[in-house]
Amino acid sequence: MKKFILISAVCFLTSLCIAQNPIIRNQYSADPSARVFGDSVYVYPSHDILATKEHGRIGWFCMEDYHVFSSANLTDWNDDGIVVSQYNVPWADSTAYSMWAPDCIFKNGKYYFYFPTKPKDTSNGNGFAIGVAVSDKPSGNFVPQPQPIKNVHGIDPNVFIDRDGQAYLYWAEGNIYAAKLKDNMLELASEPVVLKALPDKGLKEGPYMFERNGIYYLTYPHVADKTEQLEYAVSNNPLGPFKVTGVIMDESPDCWTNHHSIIQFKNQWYLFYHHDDYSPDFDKARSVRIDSLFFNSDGTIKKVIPTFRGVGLTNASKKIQIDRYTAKSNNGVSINFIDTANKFLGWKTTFTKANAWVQYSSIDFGMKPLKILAVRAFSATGGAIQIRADDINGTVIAEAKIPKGDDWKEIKATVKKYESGIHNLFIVVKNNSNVAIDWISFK
Ligand code: FUB
Repeated sequence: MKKFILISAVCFLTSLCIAQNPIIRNQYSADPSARVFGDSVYVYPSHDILATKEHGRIGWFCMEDYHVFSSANLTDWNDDGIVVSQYNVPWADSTAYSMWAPDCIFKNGKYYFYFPTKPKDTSNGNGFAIGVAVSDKPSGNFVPQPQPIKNVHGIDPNVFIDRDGQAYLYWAEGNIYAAKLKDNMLELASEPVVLKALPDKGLKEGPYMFERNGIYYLTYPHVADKTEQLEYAVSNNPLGPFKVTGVIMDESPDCWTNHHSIIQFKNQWYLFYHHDDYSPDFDKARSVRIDSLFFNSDGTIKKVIPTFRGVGLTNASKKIQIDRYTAKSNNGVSINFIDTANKFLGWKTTFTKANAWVQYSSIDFGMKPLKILAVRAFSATGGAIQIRADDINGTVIAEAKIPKGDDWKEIKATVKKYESGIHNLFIVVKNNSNVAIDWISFK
């Protein structure tokens, strides 16, 4: 219990979650379950940590607790701290480090947090059970139930509440299973059924159900080829029969798993998913991302192409991390970690050729003139950058000389032409030089 309190305090002190992908920047995070509660979005992800000889299994998933993150604008995220840990669940094996993909839902004035982990009692074999913790508020305190849900064995719980108020629990164990939940949200109200007509070859897991215009979308990661892609099947009933309909996101060669949730927030649909941004060499230390999702007029889902830029507006007076670019020139730009020994410090953009550029979209310059451009940069050769508005040949709004040096410097320059409102910026290097940029900002 001591350990639980200590971790919680440290995490409250380091709420470092900002815009762009990945959205969670103070820890590894995976399997995001996003929910709209009131005016904010809450994300309940898995929390990957690195196993050591003393805890977990080296080379495998290792998770001991869950944090919740919240945002009112999808740009500024707050780490609201730990909601449940393997040390405070009465029935859980507190040495298992197996707190895999969770979900959370609101019903009858309470928030219900569903999570899989290994139970102390192994009389049903060595598999996973699914438990529930209940809270009055979306960020806790969540109180775990004394026992896991009866008759449920598996991982990746997902809860869907239909328009008539009936709640359904979905989960995975080779197949995807579903059952009705009782009104208390803690017990099954029907026998589990296997959802049929889904692909029978290749692992399926991570079910996530939502409804739009009377269509029930059962979405799930599936290994159709080498790694998991996000697919969906549709029905006119939450329990099927389903018709396999399409792919939401293609597989990635770098990260074997993907796991997602889909929400509508302020009239836009979003896909929350994960990748291995902070750990490109070990894909069990993952990071949560968001991209916008769109439907065709017949209700089918348009494929989502993963981006670094993510969603939401970036305030011009904040640090604009141009390495999370929207687009870039084919030559003369590369993105690398600032410090490979501490990847959570993020990335830098290195320009090596005259006229190489990156584009960064949706920056909000507001209505009050901004006069100074600040750039954190490092150049062994010395160089110069231009910031152009809305087009690669657009208005030059600022220009900065980057002095030759052997360390990072914060450079200031005068804004030549302030443009109010929302703009896409092009950051262009002027000469053949070597210029690394951490961020730019306007004051
Ligand atoms: O995070 C552990 C497991 O990896 C999840 O439960 C699966 O969905 C996969 O993302």
